[in-house]
Amino acid sequence: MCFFYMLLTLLHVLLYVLPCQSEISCRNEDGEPVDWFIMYKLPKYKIGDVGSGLDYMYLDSTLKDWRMSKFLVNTSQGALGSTLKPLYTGEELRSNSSAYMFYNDAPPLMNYTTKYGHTKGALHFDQSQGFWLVHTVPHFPPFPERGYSWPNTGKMNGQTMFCVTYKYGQFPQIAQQLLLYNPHVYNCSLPAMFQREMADVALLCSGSKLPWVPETRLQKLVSAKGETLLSFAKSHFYVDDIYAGWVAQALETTLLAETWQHNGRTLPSNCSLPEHVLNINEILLPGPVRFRSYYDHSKWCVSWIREDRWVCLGDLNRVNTQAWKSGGLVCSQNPLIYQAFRQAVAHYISCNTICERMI
Ligand SMILES: *[C@@H]1O[C@H](CO)[C@@H](O)[C@H](O)[C@H]1NC(C)=O
Ligand SMILES: *[C@@H]1O[C@H](CO)[C@@H](O)[C@H](O)[C@H]1NC(C)=O
Ligand SMILES: *[C@@H]1O[C@H](CO)[C@@H](O)[C@H](O)[C@H]1NC(C)=O
Ligand SMILES: *[C@@H]1O[C@H](CO)[C@@H](O)[C@H](O)[C@H]1NC(C)=O
Ligand SMILES: *[C@H]1O[C@@H](CO)[C@H](O)[C@@H](O)[C@@H]1NC(C)=O
Repeated sequence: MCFFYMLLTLLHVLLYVLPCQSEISCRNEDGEPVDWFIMYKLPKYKIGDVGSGLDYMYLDSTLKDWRMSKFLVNTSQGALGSTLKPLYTGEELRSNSSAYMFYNDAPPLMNYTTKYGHTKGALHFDQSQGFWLVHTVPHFPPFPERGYSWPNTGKMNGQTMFCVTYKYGQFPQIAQQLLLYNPHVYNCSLPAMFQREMADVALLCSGSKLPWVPETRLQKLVSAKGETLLSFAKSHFYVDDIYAGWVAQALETTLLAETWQHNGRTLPSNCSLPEHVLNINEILLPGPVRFRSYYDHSKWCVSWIREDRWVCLGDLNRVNTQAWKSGGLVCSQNPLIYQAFRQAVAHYISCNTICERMI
């Protein structure tokens, strides 16, 4: 009898406690599971201040606004490091019950190639749940064997990261979006048990030629805690600026866009179509921390009208060479995310460039 109860207790521990502790999820600054988080890695050159290039602002559903992190982004202690940590422990790597995929057009230890989509991110999931991290950092994350680190090239400019936790059932949808992205998958593990249900991930991991894909694909996703997201994916067959040509018109809202516009060939603010896209050129975060878009490699946009509440984060810049590039945006109407990004718009350029508008 006693043995029987011990066995039951043990089963209970194995079934409920262990999976919970090791659940695959986006993680907050304390390493605890969260439904989503957003990080804004600050550029080295701010207005009136030169920083380390490693400090960042953090946002999740438990906060009211951006919070300056007490960690630097190069340590594995912050939200990003905690989220990716299981991938840097040998144990998880040898596990055959979870799958992961790293993709980046500028992978670590390799040169940038133009063959693939202009897209960067990571997936990690088991048959219960996992996360999709979308980010803008070249040469990140490192190969699992090499441990967590931050690339030197990722210090100078601002960068954004958007992590969302999803139930297993959402990953086939995410993978379909990624087929349009045509990502450069540089490291991947898809154990046998996933091969059938995650056939598109298998295809992406194999590096073989991808099937025919449409120009664009819009997919509703639902986070593990029920947050609705819209995923916009464009393949290289869709030759246009994703922001003005598609997303603003699809969301039926004028967008303020913050993208890397460092060198020539940048697209100006655009008021040709029913919904406009206006370029942001200065960012203001709590602190206050101010910086110019010139030093910001982030890619995000926010609806101009406050009632519409759209925020999208993703892969593509408003430069004419990226009309031919595949990639996408993940959009949310969460009021907290909207508030955080809308307030961050310090200055944008209206279509009549003679009068730049202050907000
Ligand atoms: C992170 O960067 C800071 C500043 O350059 C450095 O002092 C620290 O040792 C780095 N930490 C890690 C874990 O690399
Ligand atoms: C997973 O690994 C365990 C132990 O390493 C092994 O017994 C099991 O057969 C493996 N399962 C699959 C589906 O490969
Ligand atoms: C990357 O490109 C540089 C310059 O073209 C070249 O010297 C280097 O060997 C390349 N590295 C790799 C890993 O291919
Ligand atoms: C505005 O954007 C649309 C869609 O990308 C494009 O067709 C149009 O030429 C742009 N207008 C100007 C003035 O650049
Ligand atoms: C990353 O993926 C794992 C699992 O597929 C391989 O075992 C590693 O060899 C691979 N690492 C590199 C550097 O390619």
